[in-house]
Amino acid sequence: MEFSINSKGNKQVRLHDFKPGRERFRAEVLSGLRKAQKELPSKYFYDEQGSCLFERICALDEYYIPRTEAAIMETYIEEMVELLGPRVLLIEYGSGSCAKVHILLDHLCDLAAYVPIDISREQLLRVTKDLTSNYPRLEVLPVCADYTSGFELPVSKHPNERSVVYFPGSTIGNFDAIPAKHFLEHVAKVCGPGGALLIGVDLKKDPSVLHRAYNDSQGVTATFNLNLLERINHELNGDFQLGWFEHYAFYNPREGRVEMHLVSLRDQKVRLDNVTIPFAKGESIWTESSYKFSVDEFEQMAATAGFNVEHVWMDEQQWFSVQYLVNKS
Ligand code: AVJ
Repeated sequence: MEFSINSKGNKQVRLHDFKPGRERFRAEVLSGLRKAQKELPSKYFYDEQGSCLFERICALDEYYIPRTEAAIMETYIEEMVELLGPRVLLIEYGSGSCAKVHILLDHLCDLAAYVPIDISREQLLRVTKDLTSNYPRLEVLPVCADYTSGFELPVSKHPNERSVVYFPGSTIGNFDAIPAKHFLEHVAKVCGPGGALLIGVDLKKDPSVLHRAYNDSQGVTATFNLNLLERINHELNGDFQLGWFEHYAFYNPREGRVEMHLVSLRDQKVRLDNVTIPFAKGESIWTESSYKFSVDEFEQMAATAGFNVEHVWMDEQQWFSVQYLVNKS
């Protein structure tokens, strides 16, 4: 699917659209809520409201990831540009507000094209308009998709030396081990032999730091988590009472991940159209995992997908890493 939207100033934004529809959303929600441990896919956090709440999380002091990652990028950008080389086709997975990619767009001056991929169509259109006016010579090819399932890469006008997938923010942490491996294999295929992955990977650290990051004092993360129920109410005709669920996030050291849940505060029944889902008091919906890695753990996982870790940049506290991986095949 492909369509054009006329924005102010007459510039056409051509969007390659593979966004999962309502039926897919409904099927995934129902199958998740029918499991013994109820769960919902974290990718559905990011509707208009959810993307907005996530931007607010990123501005919190307690949520150390964005500022730590940005500092690493700023400190080592010259080295990164050197490794990426000339005429890169830059593909960003989960581009969101595109806040993170600016430093790359500013320093990779001869980019073949930039392909932002995101599940939030509205945000994608907005940022594409901004990018085309801020970088008039840059070819921007937006793709609206759930990158965990299929989409086709648009074809750029300019030849490129190599494809580089940019995947910042440690979103890789949202995948369990096997899906993470499959995802990396998919990325290896997209960027091709000799292609590369520049990825933000959150590292294992003092659990109290993690606890604060996912239980912020202003309750923005709690609102972000609960917004998923709000979205289901709106889009799938649900009747979740948001006040009857509570945000619960903790670090699970054995699994090396932060888990976010929504805990039912009472026995209750929730309806989605004609389907009834019972909840016992204290039962939870597992809404997100955020895995934290050691450098070695990540290197091993990358290797199973055919990637060689060529460089790891870290902050002084070693809280976060940006890693450059090359497809060996
Ligand atoms: C965008 C997936 C990296 O897991 O830290 C922020 C999302 N969840 N606070 C993360 C999130 C709760 C975030 N990622």
